[in-house]
Amino acid sequence: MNGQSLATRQPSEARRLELLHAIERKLLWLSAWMIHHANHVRPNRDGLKVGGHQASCASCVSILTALYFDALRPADRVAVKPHAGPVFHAINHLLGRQTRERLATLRAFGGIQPYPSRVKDGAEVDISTGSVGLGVALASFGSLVQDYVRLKKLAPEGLPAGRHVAIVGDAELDEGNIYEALLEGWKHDIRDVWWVVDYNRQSLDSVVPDRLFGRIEGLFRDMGWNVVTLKYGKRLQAAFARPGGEALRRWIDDCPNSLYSALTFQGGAAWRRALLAELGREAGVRAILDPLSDDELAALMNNLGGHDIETLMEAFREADALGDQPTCFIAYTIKGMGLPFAGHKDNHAGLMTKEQVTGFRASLGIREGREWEMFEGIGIPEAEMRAFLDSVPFARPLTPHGRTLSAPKIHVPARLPVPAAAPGRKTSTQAAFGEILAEIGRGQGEFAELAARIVTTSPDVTVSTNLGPWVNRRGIFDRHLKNDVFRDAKLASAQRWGMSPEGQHVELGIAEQNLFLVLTALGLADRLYGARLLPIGTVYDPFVNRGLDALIYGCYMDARFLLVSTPSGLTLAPEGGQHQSVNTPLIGIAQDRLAAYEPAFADELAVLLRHALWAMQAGGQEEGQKGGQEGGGCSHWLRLSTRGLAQPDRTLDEAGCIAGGYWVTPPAEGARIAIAYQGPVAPEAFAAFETLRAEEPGAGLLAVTSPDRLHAGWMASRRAARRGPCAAPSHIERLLAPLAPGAGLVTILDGHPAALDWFGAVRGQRVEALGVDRFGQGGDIPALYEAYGLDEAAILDACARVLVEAWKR
Ligand SMILES: Cc1ncc(C[n+]2csc(CCOP(=O)(O)OP(=O)(O)O)c2C)c(N)n1
Ligand SMILES: [Mg+2]
Repeated sequence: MNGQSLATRQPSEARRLELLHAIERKLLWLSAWMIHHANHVRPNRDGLKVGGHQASCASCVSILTALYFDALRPADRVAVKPHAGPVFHAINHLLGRQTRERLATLRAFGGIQPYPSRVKDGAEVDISTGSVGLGVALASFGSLVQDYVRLKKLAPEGLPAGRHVAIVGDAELDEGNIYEALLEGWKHDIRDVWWVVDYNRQSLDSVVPDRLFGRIEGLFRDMGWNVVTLKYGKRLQAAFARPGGEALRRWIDDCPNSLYSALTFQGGAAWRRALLAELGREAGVRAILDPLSDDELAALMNNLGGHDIETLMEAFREADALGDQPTCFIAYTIKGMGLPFAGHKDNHAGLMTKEQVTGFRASLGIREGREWEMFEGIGIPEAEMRAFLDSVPFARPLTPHGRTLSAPKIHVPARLPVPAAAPGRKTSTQAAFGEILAEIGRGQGEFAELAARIVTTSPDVTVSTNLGPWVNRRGIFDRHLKNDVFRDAKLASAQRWGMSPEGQHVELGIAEQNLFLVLTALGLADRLYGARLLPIGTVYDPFVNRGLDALIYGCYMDARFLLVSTPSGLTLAPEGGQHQSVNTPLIGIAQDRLAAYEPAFADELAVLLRHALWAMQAGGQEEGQKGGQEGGGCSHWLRLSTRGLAQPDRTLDEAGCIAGGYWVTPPAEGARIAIAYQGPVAPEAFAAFETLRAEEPGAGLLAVTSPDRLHAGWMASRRAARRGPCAAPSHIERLLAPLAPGAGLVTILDGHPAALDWFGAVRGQRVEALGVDRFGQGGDIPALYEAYGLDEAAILDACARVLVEAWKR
């Protein structure tokens, strides 16, 4: 002892490796045991396989050890491939950030999720993963957002910049969104990203084709990435350096992935047979192979770069020395490494048998009954290991409050600046959106702070969704200053698009998944980078579908953003069926943590836009509520239109508008009929209503601004009623209450009729639901509304039908 205390003394490099190997073995055990425990030890009530991915975990244990216990720093943000979730939680356990008790709850109700989840697993998860490819891309866009925040000096003082690291399953690279992100990342000169590919050459079903990675490697290089291939570990490299070693290397290089996997599974004797059959006569090869036992030979052949901590650490340190250069590591691994099914092509969801787990446990020196114990069987004195774990750089707290940061809310003035419309001038919700945002963009008075925190983004539809005037005022974000060539040359253009770090619009290429991933990263800026942004993304409504999984992913992460989708429905008329959205109102109803609205008039839009900017910042909801209920915050979605409508001169029922609907003309008590309309079909509903009223003077006209909010409120009140008496009626129940029990409702929207036809279930009233349930086509609005039954005549027909029914009752 040299007098230094254990806690401050740095272990020698050799001892450090021993400690890391002990951690690696512990993580392999704990991840396998967590899954085994969930499947075979915990009581199973329904007979369903619980599942888990022991082989996927084993594949990346060494990579994660080298990252978390050596390379990572506290400010780094990590996306761990979904199926390595148990390793991630075991790591947190070793770092004192996860309890032993919780490790035993993997896949149980209320317990650790199968795949790392920010919302459900808590603060240690930086980036959720599950839908393969998305977490990887988010790592890149997180880097973009970190730059955005730091270049504008919005980040808390003293908070260091982090690197974004994704641990990527090799099959994730089949997902197209990866390449979309790679291209977009190149355009934005994204820095400080590492993607570490766990290249086990296996996906779920099979062994991935040889040669593919040569192509993929080239793609990364073309995008300006540094590519580091970690094929062989130190022991194999040493063998290659001996006489005959070159022949051995060549053989391995030429070995098809599937044969390598099969030999790995079969073990040492099979390796020897195969190697001797082909290389037995090569000088020197026998001298390498013969002294090794079967087990030693298998260990040598399995010594791939991705399983060699030393190789991994070296590679990470070298890349670190390159600074912020984006780097892709292709780490060769074996799926199931160290477990009985290592290399078997069917091992993805394979689980060790009880006997195999018992044997594995014994081989690690772990006694029965001590399976969860951190220091059991590690072969290192506990105090030394504790001291080492305490010294891990990543274990230093990022802030006194942990890894999840926060940022104060941005004041949203009570009213947004709505440009005065000339009397009688028609306007659309899309045009009004562009005008309001441009007004905010002036950044005057109480709008200065709001204007500074809004950040817009759009996948090549900035101009056609009316963001142009805002962008002219606030500029385009770029890490580098780039002039607007047209402006410099004094060429006339409506768009003045200078690019600079001050810019507040992130212009994207046409890839809607990127839009939602960028919105997600922007919408987490408060929690990841300590600066609150108010992201607004615009896209054509039908193409929400193109990015839908990324939108769902963003909501699952509880990222907070405003989606503005426009134009929508048949109402965009001449553009035809592929541009005319039908299903989006249903998505709005079904998507949790996303409050979806469709205003018809500019005054509604102004109220809803203001509400969205405020509610995006509100705290989380209670567990069990749908996103955005009862004061809880969530992301928002406005579905807009290009149809110009004459604007009503009125005092708007703002609360009703936000709650999802209000009576334009309230029904008389006991009325037999009402018309409920949503969005730009308002004029048809108004016209039909005037005709109807001549016969049914008590009829009501209901403006629906959000079937989603109405439905969510109704569901919440049903849940409350199940819990006990005195549940307050929901907004839709209160709205429909004045109508006679047997009254008829005619609902109409430019979207799927099922978005509103559930109104009939609220109080048992009969509904005639008008809407679109087939592909649209080119045409003008009168032709399309007639053909698809959205015109005045169709509404009146529907009224007649429900009235006949109402008479019968
Ligand atoms: C978008 C999506 N499609 C399909 C799946 C189902 N799935 C889960 S893992 C997997 C294959 C994963 O292979 P790889 O990424 O190579 O992971 P590893 O071999 O490390 O387990 C598939 C198809 C998924 N999770 N997400
Ligand atoms: Mg794989």
